[in-house]
Amino acid sequence: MAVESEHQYGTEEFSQVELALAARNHGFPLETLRYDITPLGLHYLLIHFDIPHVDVTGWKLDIGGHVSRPVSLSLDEIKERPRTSIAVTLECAGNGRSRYSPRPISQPWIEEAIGHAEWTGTPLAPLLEEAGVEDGAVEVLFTGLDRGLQGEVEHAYERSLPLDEARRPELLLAYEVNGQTLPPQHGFPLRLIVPGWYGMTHVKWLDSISVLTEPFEGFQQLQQYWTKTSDDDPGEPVTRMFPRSMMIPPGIPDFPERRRYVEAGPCELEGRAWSGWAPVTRVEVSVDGGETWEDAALDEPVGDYGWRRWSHAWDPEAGEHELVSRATDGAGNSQPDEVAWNTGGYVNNAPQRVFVTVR
Ligand SMILES: Nc1nc2c(c(=O)[nH]1)N[C@H]1C(S)=C(S)[C@@H](COP(=O)(O)O)O[C@H]1N2
Ligand SMILES: [Mo]
Repeated sequence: MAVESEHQYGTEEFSQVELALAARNHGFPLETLRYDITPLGLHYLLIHFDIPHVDVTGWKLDIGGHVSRPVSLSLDEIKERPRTSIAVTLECAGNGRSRYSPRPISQPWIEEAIGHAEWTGTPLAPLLEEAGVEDGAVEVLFTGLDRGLQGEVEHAYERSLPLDEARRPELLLAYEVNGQTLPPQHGFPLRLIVPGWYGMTHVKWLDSISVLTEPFEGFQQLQQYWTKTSDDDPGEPVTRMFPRSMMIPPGIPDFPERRRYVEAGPCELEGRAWSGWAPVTRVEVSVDGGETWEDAALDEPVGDYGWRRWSHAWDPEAGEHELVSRATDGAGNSQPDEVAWNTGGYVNNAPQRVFVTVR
């Protein structure tokens, strides 16, 4: 495909730039799908600029803009507020990017930009209420402490949410993950958690929150995270996670190709599935590369925003097999065989394929 674009595209070979990004921002080893809660360190990471070094003694969160009572809170003051925890599946909007052709030059995820952690913090909605959002407010902007250049524009990492989304009761200002203080890479001392939305919304290293009377037009809001088919296409903003099912690759891998080897005889296939639009209601499994499908058994979901475990009995004979799974959610979204290409390489939820040699 010939593309005229402000974006850069890779062809067959991966570049030094992509290698450097992949080495900084690691994915989730797929065998980690076995844990209900992703152990810290195995959760994926995506950091655009540098991890800010925050001295918490001087740190405060400012909530201002179009409000009647601006507030400024220390971490201790935030921790004295009501405390809740929620298990959330997080996925980068660029998950699957390197499977597009041509491939936009950015973090070259294959399909491993996922994690499922338990985040603890204080709900955002009551804080907005206390600050007194004034009439005429339309969005809430979340600004991080990290700065850099992207598209030759210097900016702090910041993104906004429509006011009604920002007021949803499940949004959290999180200061702990999996029962521990937020580590630097996940946003110490405070990050936003927006259950159901793709990763870019969950602003880390929060510095300020500002209520706006006009839609935010910053770089990470307008120049990134739209599914455009060309630079002239306005496209759609990337918001909630589309359904995805991931399988724990069965058997043992070879190194370095990671092809799978399984012994003939009964084996259980298992994985996890999620969607940000509505809970997952169905997972189907194919053991013949997508020719025929069977329903997997579903465990109870982990809350409204966690993932759902599935399992499926398989009794393979010796030979070559291609395993596929796909999820459908309660809003009727399911995983298409192929996802429409877009300039930023977003939302590629085409099904994972696992190639297995049964011996
Ligand atoms: N301040 C800030 N917040 C950020 C980012 C960033 O670069 N800076 N990256 C975003 C993106 S694109 C993703 S996918 C998630 C990743 O969160 P994690 O590293 O905790 O998994 O953080 C989001 N929040
Ligand atoms: Mo991301």
